[in-house]
Amino acid sequence: LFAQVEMAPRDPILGLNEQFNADTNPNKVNLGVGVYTDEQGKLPLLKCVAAAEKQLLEAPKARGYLPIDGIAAYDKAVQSLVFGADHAAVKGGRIATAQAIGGTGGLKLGADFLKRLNPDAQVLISDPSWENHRALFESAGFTVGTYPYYDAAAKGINVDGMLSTLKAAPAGTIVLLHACCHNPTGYDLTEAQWNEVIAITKERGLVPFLDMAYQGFGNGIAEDGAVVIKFLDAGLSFFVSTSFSKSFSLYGERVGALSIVSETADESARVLSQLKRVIRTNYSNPPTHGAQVVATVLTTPALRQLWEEELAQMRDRIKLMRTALVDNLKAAGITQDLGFITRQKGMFSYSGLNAAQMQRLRSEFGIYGVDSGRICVAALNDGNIKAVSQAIAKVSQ
Ligand code: PLP
Ligand code: TYF
Repeated sequence: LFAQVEMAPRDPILGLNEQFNADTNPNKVNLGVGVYTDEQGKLPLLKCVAAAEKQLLEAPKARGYLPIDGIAAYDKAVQSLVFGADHAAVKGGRIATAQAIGGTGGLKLGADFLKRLNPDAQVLISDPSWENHRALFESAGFTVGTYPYYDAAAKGINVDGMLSTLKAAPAGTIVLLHACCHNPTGYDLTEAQWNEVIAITKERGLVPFLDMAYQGFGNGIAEDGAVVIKFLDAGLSFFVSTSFSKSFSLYGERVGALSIVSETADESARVLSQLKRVIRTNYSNPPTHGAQVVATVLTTPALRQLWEEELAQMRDRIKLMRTALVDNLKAAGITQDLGFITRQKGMFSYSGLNAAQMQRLRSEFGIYGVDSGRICVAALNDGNIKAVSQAIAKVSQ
């Protein structure tokens, strides 16, 4: 039966993790996978999460099947967080939100839903993008193309290239956009550039799909979420996938959501009914624990405040590491302009190093980053930043 099965290629990022774990170098540093570690190099268990779990344990409940679209209080809390509890679209019942299995699950639900709705549409993702974007939409049956994004020479975004590609896209094209903290480059559009994207989207009848995997890691919860409100205020119908993997440090609980914004409440009810069909035929209904934790934190004022503080601490530490990286690289002898490192947002920095240099970092220094030059700034700390900077300086010579 399986004689013809070929070995599938490893996921380039998760594959690096395996390689890292197998490395016996005592000084090894994992800057590959997008995971936040604290000053001690540990994956944090947020205090707000531990407190919510304690609260849930004190009143243990039997675990029946959840509704197909998940815990209602969770869906409502996510909707309030992402779109604002008082927005007319929320109050008017124009948004359908369903609990999903991580942000990846939200993307997959959206992709499957869109395939049923508009099977011949083309999908455009940024060049480059998170590796899984292409794979996800292709596995849902779409042809996936790209719009220009990274401009290596300018150490920024090729905005003209991006906008002209969007302008030329046929109506109905699904455009995957990173709402904040672009993975892998770290470069986000300015507010004025988002306005242009929105204007073209409207004019051309494109279908925006916002991937929000790092809300709160850029400039703040509201600041990072402002893009979503812009799309809402523009009166567009669109998709938002949400991930709490990073913002709650709940990677393994797979907590996410998909929200779909419609023109009317009636339309939204029909959309939700179809979305439930997609969920039912994939995994019937979602799991309980992670979403219950997130819902408890988001809806309990003291825990909510604690979460916002803990998220701000993660965000501020990343920013501190960006500045420290610039200082340490300079101290290690790098003379080129490093301003791009502090212009980038979120967990990642596109360092500009090439694949050969990234491979040297791994083999000679035990420093693991992605061959594209992406490094996870959120895994730097005072204990490893000097060695990392000196190694980067060495391979840059
Ligand atoms: N989208 C982007 C841009 C990501 O970087 C990630 C990271 O894992 C995801 C989606 C998926 O998030 P999750 O781990 O919640 O599935
Ligand atoms: O880009 C990253 O590192 C994270 C984690 O297939 C990740 O988004 C990477 C690859 C993958 C799933 C998650």
